[in-house]
Amino acid sequence: MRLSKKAAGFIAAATLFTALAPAAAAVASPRSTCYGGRVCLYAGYDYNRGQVDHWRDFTQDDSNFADNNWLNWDFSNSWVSMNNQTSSVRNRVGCSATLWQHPGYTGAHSTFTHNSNDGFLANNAVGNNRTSAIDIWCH
Ligand SMILES: [Ca+2]
Ligand SMILES: [Ca+2]
Repeated sequence: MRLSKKAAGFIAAATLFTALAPAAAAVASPRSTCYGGRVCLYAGYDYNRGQVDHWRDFTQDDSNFADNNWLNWDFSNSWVSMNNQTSSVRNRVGCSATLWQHPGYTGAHSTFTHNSNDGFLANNAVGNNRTSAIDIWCH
C-alpha cells in the first residue's frame, strides 16, 4: 500500500504520541492526590510533577518542621528534612490551614481554605522553600 504524505505524517505523529504517553503518565506523582482529612505538602512545584517525589501529609498542627523528613512516593523515609522546602500544597483537611515561615507559627504566612490547591508557593506570602510550621484550624 502506498500512503499519501499526509497519511504517513499522521501515522508518524500517532506513533510518537503512543511512545510518549506512558512517559507523560509516569511523571505525575502518585502522591499528587491528597486524601480527605489531610493537608498535603510537596517539595516541588505542581505537586511534584516530573520531580523528585518528596511529600508529606498532616492531620494536625506541627509547630516545627525541623524534625520532619519528607516521605518518598512509597511512604518510605527520604531522610531529607522538609524544613524550608515546601513548594506546593493541597488542602483536604476540612478547614483552613496556615503555612508559617518560622517555627512556633511566626513570620510570613499564607492560609489555604479547605479543598484549595496551590501548585506554586513562590507568589504567596509564605513563599517558596520557607515553610517551617503548619496550623490546621479545625483542631
Ligand atoms: Ca515537627
Ligand atoms: Ca501560589
